Parts: sequence; C-alpha cells; structure tokens
Amino acid sequence: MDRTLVLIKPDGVARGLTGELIARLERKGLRIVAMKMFHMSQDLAHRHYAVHKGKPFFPGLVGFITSGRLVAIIFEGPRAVEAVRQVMGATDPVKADMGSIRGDLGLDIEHNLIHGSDSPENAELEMELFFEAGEILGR
Ligand code: D4T
Repeated sequence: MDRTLVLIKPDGVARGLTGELIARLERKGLRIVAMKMFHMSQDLAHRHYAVHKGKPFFPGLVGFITSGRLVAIIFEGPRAVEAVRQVMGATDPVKADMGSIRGDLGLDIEHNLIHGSDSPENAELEMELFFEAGEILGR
C-alpha cells in the first residue's frame, strides 16, 4: 500500500467543495489515514513550494495558498500517488480531462482546487511537512 498527501486548497474549501473532492477520491477506492483543517503559514508555504521559488507565479501562489483555510489529507491505496493525480487531472483545469476534479470544477491554473504529491519520494517529504507521526493511522 502507498500513501500520498492531498491538500484541498483555499478555493476548494471556500467554494464548499471539500466533501465533493474527498468523495471523489474515496469513491476511487482510496482511504483516509489522516486529515486536518488549518491555515497555512508563510513559512510552511515557502517550504511546500520551494521548488517554484523564483518563478513568476511564485508570489501569487504563496499569497493564494495562505489566503484561507485548507484541508490536508493522507490517502492510502495501491499506487496512491498516481491514482490521486489521475482523479485530480492536469495542473491547468482547462487542459485537464473532463471527469477529473480540475476538468469538471476548475477554470484557473492558480486556483486549481487541489494538490497531490507528484512522486512517492515527495509524498514522504510532504506527509512529514504537514503531519506529526502521531496524527497518522498506523505510524
Ligand atoms: P500542485 O503542486 O498544486 O499539486 O500542482 P501540480 O503538481 O499539478 O503543478 P505544479 O507543481 O507544476 O504547480 C504548483 C502550483 O502552481 C500553480 N501554477 C503552476 C501557477 O499558478 N501557474 C503556473 O504557470 C503553473 C505551472 C498551480 C499549481
């Protein structure tokens, strides 16, 4: 079984889509092993998006991700990283397949509703960034 980190971004929470997004991932067969709602600090946002530092969209991205409450979830399942990325769809919601979360529910690349780790290695790093070991079932 693999595990991966999902963030329901502030636009997803503000639009009242938290339940819809979680339901789509659960219906796929993925299971929640940790979940919490919080407000991301500037420091955590800089660490989470460190790979994008220096890019033109970085300031907007940090401003957006720290703009309101979000939900962090660890999902478990076979090939969980790939499965979550499939259910989310491509980064740009207008290029994402219909039937995916971003394809069905988004329009704007910055406000793209949801984040999922892009590799098993990054999933491990991101799970550690957002959760203490005691907050995760089975750890
Ligand atoms: P996240 O990390 O949010 O799951 O998105 P992706 O893994 O699908 O995409 P990413 O890391 O390439 O981008 C991170 C984040 O930056 C926003 N973004 C991205 C943006 O505002 N403008 C852009 O041109 C790009 C490439 C969207 C997601």
